[in-house]
Amino acid sequence: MNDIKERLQNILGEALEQIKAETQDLEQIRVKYLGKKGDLTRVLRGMGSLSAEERPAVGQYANNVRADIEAALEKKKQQLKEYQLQKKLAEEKLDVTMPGEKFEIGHRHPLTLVRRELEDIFLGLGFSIAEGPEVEYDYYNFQALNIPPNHPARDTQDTFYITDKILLRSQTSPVQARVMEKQQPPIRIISPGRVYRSDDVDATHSPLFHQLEGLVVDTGITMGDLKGILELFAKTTFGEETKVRFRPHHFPFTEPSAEVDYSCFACHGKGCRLCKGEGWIEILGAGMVHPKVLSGCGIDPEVYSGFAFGFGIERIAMLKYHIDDMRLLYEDDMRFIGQF
Ligand code: 2NM
Repeated sequence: MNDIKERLQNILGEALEQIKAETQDLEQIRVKYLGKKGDLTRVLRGMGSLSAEERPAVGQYANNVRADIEAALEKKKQQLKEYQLQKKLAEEKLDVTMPGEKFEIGHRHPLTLVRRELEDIFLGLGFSIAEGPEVEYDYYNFQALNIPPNHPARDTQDTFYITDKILLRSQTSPVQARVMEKQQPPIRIISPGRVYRSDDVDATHSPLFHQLEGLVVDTGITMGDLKGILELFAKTTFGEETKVRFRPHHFPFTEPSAEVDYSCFACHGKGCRLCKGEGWIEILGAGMVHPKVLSGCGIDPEVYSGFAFGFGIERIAMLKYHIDDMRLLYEDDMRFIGQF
């Protein structure tokens, strides 16, 4: 009997020590001592050798050992739980005196700034904004605009074709052809947007760039109206003292056509680095809408006339902000974008 008691005592001592030392897995200790194949059970099986008088006392003793181990396990379990909680609370402690995390706020892209400024000018003159697909039919991009089949712009060297009949628009004029087809005059629209040309990238070229074109069609529209609008546009964009010069040119969709220069806003015509000594800067193409374009779109050229103009938004942005390389506009470097 004393032998069994001693073994039980040893089990208790050993178990309590292990429980004290354990920091993670109490279950394996429970199984080791109290489980079906555990140490305590094994000792209790040996009770058969005891006499009937001895058995209750040893049984009682064994139950106390079990209860002590269980109590120790439960106590330790609570301690570990509390410890984990305190540890978590300490780790997650919020220091309200810490400086806040800086996050970068975006900035409007210079092209967006310029486009909106240009749009505002024309909206103020009574124009509305028209939009159309960037993936366009060759009909609207070329045919409707009186661009002949052999015209160089139609070459695959210059235009991105999707199929024979579908391409990436090389100008925003197809938007205007679509509007004329749908709507009788008076028409007064601008069409800002992306255009695509098969150009190699350099400081002044990109296969994707932005244009803004304007179109006015009504009764009695003349070249004088065109000059008036472009002069007003010049003064609002580049300054009150800006002068406008028309040079004869050719576009298939306008007749007569002109290239339009503005006096250099940097040197006021004296000649400088910006205007390459010319005193003038080429800004736009413009002209009176060709009668064939009007009639092709369902507008009677005997009744109505119109003017149209177009320019590159990148070019205006580069002039305005003294940007000498177009590629900067497409790199999305915040150190660049943030400057405007
Ligand atoms: C330009 C220059 C001259 C133009 C013509 C038309 C339309 F649809 F009315 F025929 N839209 N845009 C035009 C005229 C565009 O860009 C340099």
